[in-house]
Amino acid sequence: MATPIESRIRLFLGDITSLDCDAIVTAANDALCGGGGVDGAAHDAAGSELVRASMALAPCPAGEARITGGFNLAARFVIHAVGPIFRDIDTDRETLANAYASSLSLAAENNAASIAFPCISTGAFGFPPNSACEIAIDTVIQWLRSNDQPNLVTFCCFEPDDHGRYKERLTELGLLS
Ligand code: AR6
Repeated sequence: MATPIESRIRLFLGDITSLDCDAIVTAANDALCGGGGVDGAAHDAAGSELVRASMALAPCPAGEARITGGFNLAARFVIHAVGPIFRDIDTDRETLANAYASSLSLAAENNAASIAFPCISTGAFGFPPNSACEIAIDTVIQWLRSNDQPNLVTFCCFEPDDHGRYKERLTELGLLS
């Protein structure tokens, strides 16, 4: 029997680079050249080889993702997902969902059994956090319903407010006890 979805979702508050999962996702820009926020943390922790590897795969338009090794990170892979720079919820909703779905698809193709996501686009790119949380959770649930891999998805929140938001929504959906 398939593992129930609630056993395949985790919520974590803290630094994504500390997580020991097969793949961590970073919220990148289309040049994949590193930057601030979670991308800065991922590049700092992985070491300078990461920027060489990621830039070789650029450009990466919003809504897409690219995969590299994890270098000095505990994670085997870094998935560089590019979310939308927020302008308008109607058009940017789909682009944000695509950034999550592309990341999940790359994880599956590379046999990554576990993946951790930051709250893509909600920092420098200005996506409203409540809508971003809904889109992230809905997209992941949809993926998990129809795919066995990755088997485990961690939502990694860096801000306590985001953690509270995810906790509330996941609890409402019966996916967190
Ligand atoms: N671990 C997990 N989440 C983190 C960490 C961390 N160490 N640090 C920050 N966050 P942002 P964006 C959260 O700005 O909005 C970069 O310069 C943060 O609290 O990192 O997609 C890129 O190169 C927020 O919830 O990404 C791009 O140019 C979330 O990560 C641009 O920023 C996303 O914030 C991408 O902007």
